[in-house]
Amino acid sequence: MFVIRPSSLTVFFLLFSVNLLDSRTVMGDLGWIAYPKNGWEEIGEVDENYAPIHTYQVCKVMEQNQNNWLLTSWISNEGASRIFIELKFTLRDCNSLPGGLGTCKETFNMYYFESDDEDGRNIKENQYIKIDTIAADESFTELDLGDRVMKLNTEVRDVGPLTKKGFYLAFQDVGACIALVSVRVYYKKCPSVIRNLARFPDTITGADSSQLLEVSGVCVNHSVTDEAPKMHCSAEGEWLVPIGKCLCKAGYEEKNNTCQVCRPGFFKASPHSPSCSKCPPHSYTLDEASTSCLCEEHYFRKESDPPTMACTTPSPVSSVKKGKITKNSISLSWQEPDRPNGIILEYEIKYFEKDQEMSYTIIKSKETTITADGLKPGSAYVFQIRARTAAGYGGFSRRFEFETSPVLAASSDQSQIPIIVVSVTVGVILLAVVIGFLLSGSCCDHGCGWASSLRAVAYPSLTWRCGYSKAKQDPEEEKMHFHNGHIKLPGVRTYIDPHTYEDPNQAVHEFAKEIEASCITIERVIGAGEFGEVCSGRLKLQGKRELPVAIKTLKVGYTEKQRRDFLGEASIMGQFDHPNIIHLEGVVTKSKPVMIVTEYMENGSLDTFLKKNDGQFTVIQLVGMLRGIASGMKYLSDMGYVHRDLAARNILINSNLVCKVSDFGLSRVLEDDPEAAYTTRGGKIPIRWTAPEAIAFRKFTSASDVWSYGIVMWEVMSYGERPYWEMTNQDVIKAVEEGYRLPSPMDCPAALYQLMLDCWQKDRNSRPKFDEIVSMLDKLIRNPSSLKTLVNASSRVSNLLVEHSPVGSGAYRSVGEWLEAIKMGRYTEIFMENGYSSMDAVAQVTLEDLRRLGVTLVGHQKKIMNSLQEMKVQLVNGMVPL
Ligand code: ACK
Repeated sequence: MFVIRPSSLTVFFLLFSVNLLDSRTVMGDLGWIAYPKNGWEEIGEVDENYAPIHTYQVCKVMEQNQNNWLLTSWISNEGASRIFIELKFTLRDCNSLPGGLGTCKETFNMYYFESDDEDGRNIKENQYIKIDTIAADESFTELDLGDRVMKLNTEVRDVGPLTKKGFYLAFQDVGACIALVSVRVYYKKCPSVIRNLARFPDTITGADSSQLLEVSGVCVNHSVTDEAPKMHCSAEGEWLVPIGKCLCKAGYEEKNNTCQVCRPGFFKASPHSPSCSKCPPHSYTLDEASTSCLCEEHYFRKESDPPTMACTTPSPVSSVKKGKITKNSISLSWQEPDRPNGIILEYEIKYFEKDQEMSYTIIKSKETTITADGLKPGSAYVFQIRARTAAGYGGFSRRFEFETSPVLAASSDQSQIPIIVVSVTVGVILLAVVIGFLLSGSCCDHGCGWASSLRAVAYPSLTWRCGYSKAKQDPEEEKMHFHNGHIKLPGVRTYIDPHTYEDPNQAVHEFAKEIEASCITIERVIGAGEFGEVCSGRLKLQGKRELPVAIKTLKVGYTEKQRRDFLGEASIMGQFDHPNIIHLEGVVTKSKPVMIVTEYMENGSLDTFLKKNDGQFTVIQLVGMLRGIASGMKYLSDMGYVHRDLAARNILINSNLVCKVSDFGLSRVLEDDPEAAYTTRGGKIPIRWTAPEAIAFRKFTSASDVWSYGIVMWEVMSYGERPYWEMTNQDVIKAVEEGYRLPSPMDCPAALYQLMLDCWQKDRNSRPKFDEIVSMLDKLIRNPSSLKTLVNASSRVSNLLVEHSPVGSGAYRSVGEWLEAIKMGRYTEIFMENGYSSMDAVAQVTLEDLRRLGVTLVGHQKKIMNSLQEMKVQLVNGMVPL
């Protein structure tokens, strides 16, 4: 057996070549044809693995005129236009043959014939095209044979360009001693490769052996073209001369010829950045494939800064100098920060009176100087300045403290001295009140957030009344007052709608103290609220004396919304601190039942109390109650809170007859008020107490609360009478719209009734404000004789009849007069004869009666009945027109 040493070159070529035929790997018959039959013959060799070795041999060296052909089967070129043929063979040295015959050859010939299919098999030898004469590099001798080692020759030839789909090969022997051990036919290709992040496909080499094929590459996933990627495929199947490249797009980096995503915390801003980088200082990203990192809170980066820049805070303003100081103003100047992190767009100057940080003012200025005015004389103020650039605000500077000149300091503005003295005095008194309040609040053993929020509430109206109001201002400056983090322009709301809190629990705990249930003793149930029972009981907080309290409970099985609405009332109530507003002691939310604990009001609701004590109080006592309610309402309107459901049933009265406004809520107030009715617009409104503009288009304002206050006045002065008695809500709306108003209660001082009528002005701007109402009542209380003039009851009734006659004919002293007025005088006699001789009797007439009386004309019946109907409304309800 032959032992074959494979050429090491084979391995190399395999990398770049694709076999079309390899005789060594064909397990069965090769299908080759030898011609003549006694020429080439296949010898059945097997290799060491017993696989067949298709070896063809011929050795007719002793015979003349040899022409032995061996034809392969049809070989597809698979699209290659240049193919390679590798022959492995042994060839005997003619000299080694005995006798050295002249016919012995040491070469053989190789041919090919192109054909699109296998039909070309039978063509003649002379139609084949010669590829080459193959000679052995090494022929073997007998000596070699004796060693049993054959020298294997390898010869490679190429053919091209091929134009058909396949071809045949033919080996012609003309008298040599040959063993054709293997025939391998292949073409070369440049194998698929990724170079410079571009993928180049398998590429069959060109037909010409010196040709370079230009091939375009395709950028790999997550990469982009930088410059069109190209390479050149050589005839040998090598990629040469790469041009252009792809780059991993932003958010991806190159790894092992692929683009890998940047992990969270890393970013790559552009395709040209080499790799993902860690987020710069004070920035972060939580996402994969980030192209930039976000600045941490309070850190900024200019838009023009590259994303590789760290986020920074603008450098704070450091040197602040005081300028001119007067008793009411302090001028300041400062230097632009050294490294402002961009162009400074403006400065924000925050200042507040020392130790009163909760109420501060902010001025914005484009200059490096400001004057804070409207300050209190002889008071220390703390200033902090920060700069804003395109990158945002920098940190505030350190605190700079300056003091206004004392009030008696030399001043050119002598005229202001009395005002200053008054305001300083008021300020000191109020400060004392506040401190006193804080001291009492400090007894709270359950959370100073609550105490501070009450403090916060106590402050705002003080601050600007005591001289913080807006003063002379640079047009470049913008000045705002803040309270407890909320903007507070003078006179503008300081009540904070709990709805503005994302988490309602936060609002409750900001404004209401959490009480431990163990501090509460429930004694008895005193009523029922929408959310659960209302109880009376006692509250004993550590270090405080025991208090009687009212406890509103939230019934079990409540929904989250019910809990929110229930505690919403506490969030509102907790913001108020006024002797005429029901005082919140705290809430129980950490255990069940959830409770709202308020001060106890011994006499309960005002409406019930008055009904129970009809006629029992002096006018001064009643006016005192009204004054308290007005004062509480003034406080609420100053706070920017609109009650929407002011009514005697929502006023509580204690044993000292002090009235306090209660029942705070948002939409809930109206939901759980039995008096509230649904309007055509869908809302629920207590019609009898509500101003027409609030009914008509839900314009609820302090002015609409004033209207309701007028109704409460009427309720109080009539000892809990129901406004508009039993009129339907629809009739009330209609009557009020037409200008009718409630008549004066019995024995009502004219001044009070006039005040009620003022509250019921159709034009809400014409209604008095609560502070005016308080002043007016104070005046009446100080001067009780002014309450002596009562509204005359009889004039009230006759006025009604006169003013409200729909035919406008004046007072009807008789049935005849009435019928004349409506041009129905012809029926006077019949009315009188049938017992209808008074207006009271006439009021009972029905349509049936009219027919019986002989009023048969339908037009006359309508005229009389309509007039009676109009009069009935006025008579029964006692309305007055304005
Ligand atoms: O008219 P009243 O006795 O007074 O019945 C109602 C009942 O609870 C349901 O609201 C009474 N009430 C509510 N809050 C208090 C309070 N703070 N002090 C005394 N009674 C109260 C109210």
